Amino acid sequence: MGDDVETSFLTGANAVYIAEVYSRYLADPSSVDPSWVAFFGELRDGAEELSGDLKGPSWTSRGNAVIGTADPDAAPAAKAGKNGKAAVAPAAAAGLSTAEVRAHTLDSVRALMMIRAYRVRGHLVADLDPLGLNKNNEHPELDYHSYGFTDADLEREIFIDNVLGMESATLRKIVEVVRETYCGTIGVEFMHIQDPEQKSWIQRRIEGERNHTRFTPEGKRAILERLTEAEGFEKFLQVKYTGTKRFGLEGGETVIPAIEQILKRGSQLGLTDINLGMAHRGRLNLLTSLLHKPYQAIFSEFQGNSANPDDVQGSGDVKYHLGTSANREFDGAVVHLSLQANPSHLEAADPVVLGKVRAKQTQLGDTDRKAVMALLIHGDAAFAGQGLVAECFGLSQLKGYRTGGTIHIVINNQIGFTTSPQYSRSGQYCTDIAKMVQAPIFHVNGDDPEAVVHTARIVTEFRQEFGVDVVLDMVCYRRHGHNESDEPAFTQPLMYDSIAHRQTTRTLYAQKLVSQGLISQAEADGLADAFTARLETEFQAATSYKPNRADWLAGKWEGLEALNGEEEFRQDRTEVPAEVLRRVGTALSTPPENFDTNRKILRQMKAKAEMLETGQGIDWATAEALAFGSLLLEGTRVRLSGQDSGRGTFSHRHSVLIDQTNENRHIPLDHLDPAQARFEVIDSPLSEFSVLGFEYGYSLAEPKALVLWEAQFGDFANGAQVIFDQFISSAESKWLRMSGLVCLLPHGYEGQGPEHSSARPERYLQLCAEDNMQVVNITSPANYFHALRRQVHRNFRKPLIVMAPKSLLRHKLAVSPLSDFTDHGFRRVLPETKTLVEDDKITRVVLCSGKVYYDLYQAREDQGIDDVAIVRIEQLYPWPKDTLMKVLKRYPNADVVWCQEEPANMGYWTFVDRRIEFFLQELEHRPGRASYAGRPAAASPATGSNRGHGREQALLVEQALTWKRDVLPQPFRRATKLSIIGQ
Ligand SMILES: Cc1ncc(C[n+]2csc(CCOP(=O)(O)OP(=O)(O)O)c2C)c(N)n1
Repeated sequence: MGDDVETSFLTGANAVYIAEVYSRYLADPSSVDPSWVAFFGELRDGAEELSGDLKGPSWTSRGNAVIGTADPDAAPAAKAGKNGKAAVAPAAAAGLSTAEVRAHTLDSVRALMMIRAYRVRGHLVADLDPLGLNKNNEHPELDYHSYGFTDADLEREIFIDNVLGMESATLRKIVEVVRETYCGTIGVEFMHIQDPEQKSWIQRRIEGERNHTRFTPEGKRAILERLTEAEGFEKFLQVKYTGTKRFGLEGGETVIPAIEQILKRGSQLGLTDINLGMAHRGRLNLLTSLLHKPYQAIFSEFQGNSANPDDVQGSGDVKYHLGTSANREFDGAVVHLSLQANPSHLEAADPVVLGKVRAKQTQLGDTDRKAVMALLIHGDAAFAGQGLVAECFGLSQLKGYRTGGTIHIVINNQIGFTTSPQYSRSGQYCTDIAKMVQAPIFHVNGDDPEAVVHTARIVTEFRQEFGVDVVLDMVCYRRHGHNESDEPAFTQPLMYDSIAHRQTTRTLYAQKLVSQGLISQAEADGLADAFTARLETEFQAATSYKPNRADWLAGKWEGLEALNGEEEFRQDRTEVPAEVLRRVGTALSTPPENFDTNRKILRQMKAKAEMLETGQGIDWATAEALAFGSLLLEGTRVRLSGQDSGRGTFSHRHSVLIDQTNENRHIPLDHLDPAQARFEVIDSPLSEFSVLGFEYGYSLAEPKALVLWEAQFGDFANGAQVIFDQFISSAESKWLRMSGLVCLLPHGYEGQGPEHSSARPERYLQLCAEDNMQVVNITSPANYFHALRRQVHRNFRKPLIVMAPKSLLRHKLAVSPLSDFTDHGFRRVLPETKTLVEDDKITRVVLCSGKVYYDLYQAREDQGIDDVAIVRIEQLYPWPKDTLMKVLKRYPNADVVWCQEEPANMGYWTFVDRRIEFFLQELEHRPGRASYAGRPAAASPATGSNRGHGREQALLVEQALTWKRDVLPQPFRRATKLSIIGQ
């Protein structure tokens, strides 16, 4: 229904009649014609709320028509019926005619509609932009004329029944109050919230004090001090290191007193641990002013020194990416702050911080999630542009990932690098994405520090009250270019002209306090001078500054160590006594009592019982469950999250049983022993980036747990590539942060087409260096068991990338005897298992990794070949060079072939080729280099034709086992489809 229609209805001759019908509608919607119900429903989407406003004890009791019985002017106490049922009819007593009461009613309806319009749209005309470049046009719904009022009505007293805290007021007053509350320097978007309690909480909180805090003189002074430090620090750096990149905060300094307020108010409301994530803008300022990183340390880094002591290895990182942690005290309450180190990739740190928060909440038993919180600070362009922000909102209320609400602050400087908002988002606000979870959004003018601090207080209270996400969008500007050597006038000349003429936030605020007589100009200047003098002293001291011991193995990491020596020479014993395994097996194979277990699953349970009983034929899923179960019994928490991980994409895991009658859930591994650690298995949302980031973050805060992320299919992990590149593979080197995260990437060449055949191992292998992580492609269930257990049994942590299998889950040969679980540990290389001809008669060694082993094995059996040995490389990285050399030494007369299923430009070939060459040369082995058997280089990982796949697969196996070395294909020869198949 358009505005015109509404207005004409309300101002036309129908007005009195409508008022009457509306009153009846409010009392009981079913008492009016359905067409009116639709009309009032559409009139404003909150007719119900309006009815809440109108329905005081003064106006009506349900079922009674109001008209003629209510007195708009009488005091509420006088109007409420004693039994709370029927209102008295003071209208008659007051001598008002029915027509007059109708007119009053109509006024009230119109006024309340207008008030509601301000709640919904007042933010559109709020004074949010310090530069005044984005003038908000008046909105017709905020104009009282639209509701049938004329200027002559301005002094008319209107009954509004305690809405806005006023029983009644003149129209002029009502307009003044709603404008002050909703259109000042704070614009609030909250009417999209469906939860009535949250909505009315915000309404009460902001209408109560017309959205202002009356700060004490001390409070104002504290704000000025924070602004002075924030501005002074950037200015000092600009003078000392002119033009050096630091991504200064200038123009957005108010964020510092705002966060200080969150910490302080948060500490009063029970927060003890706040985990921050932010990009580069203003990071140095935050590090020093809020996390108290010594100024000397920052200056020393500017002088080109490392942030870590000399004996610490690694690449390090630029200063505006580094994190730190600190304890702050507020009136005796200690709050631990931790700022996550950040790569350049905007927003990538968000899910990592969330995962850390979740882990800490679990550690602390913070079940209501009011002690540990995430505080994420964003840029406006990144918030709107990076889909990861939406993914994180998506996680915010999910059972397996929720963290009790995140406070988001957007440092909205109205530009992203050189791109203006009209090019960087489609929505009105950069924060529109937050509405997907109905988060309230507070937009506030960054040049009104009191308004920002006031809002910071409200968002903190809201988060602690409701445990949901909330957004503070601080609209400000960027005084310099994207970085300090950038010229912003190339692209935004008008904006930057305006900025050049604008005094700094601190200057403006100091002037305000001076004009209020709270401080003299000399005092304000003195604050700045004193701070500069302090920085000068720190600057002098920075030349001899030496970083303390690196903080990387503190807290929960105490007792763990950096990997010492080469990984390959470690023998980690991870075996488990048979009786423990049998105990786990019993839990896995015993259906719960009074539980209607699925019949097919019952069969699988029986099969598991048999595996454990006979000690033979233990399959992949059982091996995994035995690893989890044995760890749980040892007190190690296990957390597995991924898409459909509970059941398992391939119906193999069944770690959660569902009662077939009532859908109750039962998790066998959670019922091993009362003293066991918790097993958490979570079906994740359909997201890779945020969920992997989350689990990685969890592993950062909880090194004592086995944390796993599982891709639905391995190839989907490229949707989370940033987390692999920027965190998993490089964080230890850059930021001295270890992770023992396990990533399960199921894949297999099984004729299912280009997708899901390859988990793209080449991508992970390319990232491998300096023992940064482990990449495995395992063929035996027991070896998988040991690989998982090894993750938490070592005294260091390294990420583990598992090229997990599909068909091997059910392959009759891919099974292990119990004895392989009760002895030894993980085996990086699995040598030939069969007795063949004498070693020196072996003509060929086929090296391979993963599932193709079984194809090779079967073909060799079928063809009765006895002079070709097959050696499996179970761990690709760290590359088990010495172990392989030992194995290869046995076969002095064999040539060496590398066989893989992936095309030559994918898979392992480019990684292994030169490495094999190195050790063959070291062995002075005859062929000197491995030959290649496999698919030629290709654009697509696999053919879409099942038959084509079968032919290709048979061919590569044949090549590996029987083709003479000199006729084996050149891996990078340009091939036509025919030549692939027809060679
Ligand atoms: C994922 C990603 N893409 C591109 C960039 C390059 N980049 C760095 S800062 C920036 C602009 C960010 O704008 P905004 O989020 O508004 O923050 P501001 O720099 O204005 O504080 C861009 C495009 C990046 N760092 N990360």
